[in-house]
Amino acid sequence: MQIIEEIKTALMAGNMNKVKEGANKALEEGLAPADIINDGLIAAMSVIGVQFKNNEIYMPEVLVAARAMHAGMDVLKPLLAGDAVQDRGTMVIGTVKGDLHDIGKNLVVMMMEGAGFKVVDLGVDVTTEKFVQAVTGHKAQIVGLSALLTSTMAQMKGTVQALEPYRGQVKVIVGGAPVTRKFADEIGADGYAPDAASAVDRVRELLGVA
Ligand code: B12
Repeated sequence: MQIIEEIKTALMAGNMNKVKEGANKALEEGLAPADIINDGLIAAMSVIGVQFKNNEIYMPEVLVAARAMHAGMDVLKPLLAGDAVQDRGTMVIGTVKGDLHDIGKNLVVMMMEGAGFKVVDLGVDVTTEKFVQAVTGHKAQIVGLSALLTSTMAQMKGTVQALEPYRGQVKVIVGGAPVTRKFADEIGADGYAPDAASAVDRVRELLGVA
């Protein structure tokens, strides 16, 4: 479909207006909003994820692409009937208590949304209690903890422990510059990813979704 290709090209170029125009044009041509999201927006965002992981593009390009994706979603989301977009699962994410860094976490949010996950973003300085409440309240399948300070990494351990009773229902993934796979293993997290694109891959693996 020509219009889907146009939307993908515009999204990857970070052109918000062209993505919006493309979404409206696709609707005029009779395409279903869910198909435009899945085949256009999410497909293009997946390419961005791969390019980012391969160091072919950098953070600014990912951010403008994600912004363009949101512009398209603004047009299409209100028109969705029910849950027609492939629902790959719900993620709760936040930066742990005491930590105000959110640039990396926001990138993870954008990539996860771009990959078709519903994301509940709790923001920064999130207490363990708030994570637990959100996981149970939203029936999340995955929870993401972000920390950028060595001092706040310790918070992650407590949050993972507090989530213990729900571990049958929810997987925990951790990340942030000082976090390592070894640390993730030590605190009993299910997964770790060094960047936003790998986070999507790791979550897919953990949840067993495509
Ligand atoms: C920007 C920044 C700030 C900004 C934050 C703005 C914001 N809205 O986020 C401001 C100025 C507020 C700030 C404040 C402070 N900062 Co600061 N900050 C940084 C800086 C320069 C960049 C961080 C960043 O955004 N990187 C870019 C993003 C894209 O990378 P990222 O966060 O690593 O995220 C990627 C991955 O880690 C991963 N990821 C991230 N989260 C998650 C979550 C999951 C689940 C997964 C799977 C993956 C994942 O994916 C992301 C995308 O690829 C770093 C230095 C550095 N090079 O890291 C210092 C740094 C983190 N800050 C530092 C410090 C000390 C502070 C302050 C204490 C300074 C002070 N004395 O006031 C305060 C602390 C405030 C607080 N309580 O949090 C130190 C931490 C040292 C340490 N080892 O603990 C650093 C390393 C600087 C340094 N070299 O000293 N900071």
